[in-house]
Amino acid sequence: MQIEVVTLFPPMIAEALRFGVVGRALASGRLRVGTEDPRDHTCDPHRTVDDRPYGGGPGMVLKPGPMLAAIRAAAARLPAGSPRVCLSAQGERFTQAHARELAGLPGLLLVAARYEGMDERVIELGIDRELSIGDYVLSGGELPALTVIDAVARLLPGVLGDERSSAFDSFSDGLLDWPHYTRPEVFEGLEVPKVLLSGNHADIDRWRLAQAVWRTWRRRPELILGRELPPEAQRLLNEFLAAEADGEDDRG
Ligand code: 4GO
Repeated sequence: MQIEVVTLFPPMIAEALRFGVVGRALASGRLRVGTEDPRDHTCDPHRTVDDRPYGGGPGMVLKPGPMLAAIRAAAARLPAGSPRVCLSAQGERFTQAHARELAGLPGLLLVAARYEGMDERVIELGIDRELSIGDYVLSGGELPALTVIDAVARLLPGVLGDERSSAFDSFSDGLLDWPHYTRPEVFEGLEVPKVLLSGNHADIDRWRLAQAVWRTWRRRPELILGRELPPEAQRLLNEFLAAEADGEDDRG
């Protein structure tokens, strides 16, 4: 897959992608990431990319000319039809479903704005879709763009080894993750749950699913409400609800 990022700070993208799973995806060629700097599409000696907002008010707005030229230059390196996505707090909330959808594409263009944002006409002319990583305001779109790249890269074929298949991820089945433990067996007086030492893989799988269902119900009930759970997960949730009604309080 090829991803292009339009950014005033190309090193912020390149440096952040050098590490871990994404770094290896790049090294192996399964993912390619390029950048395009709008400043390279200016004509004045000061290489000006921002200007004062029409209507007044604080802050600066990205000038449309250099932004759109950068978007077009980056898009020209991608397969035709690659979506042009801008990261902004006004966008649709980015989810694992978006990550899966984008990971199925050969190309993706991400546009990271700065200052107060882009001239609205650039969004009209050069952006297909706006995504937001959450309800907070950041000083630039680079961290959201990196978030999207990370979430997408780890879903590309061959990027995670089979021993760490993304099929087992929290959210791949719409539930939160179960708790994880490694050695030692007792740490600062806290023991690893006995079932995980039992070697009984059916029991372990059942325990993990129960933990995932109970935690999700406790912490993020909206992930369960309004959807159908697989039968075994639903059975575990019913067990949890029955125990809760009995006043037990040792789950999730
Ligand atoms: C994206 C971009 C927040 C998000 C941003 C988000 N803030 N929640 N700020 O995904 C305009 C200039 C957008 C700075 C950028």
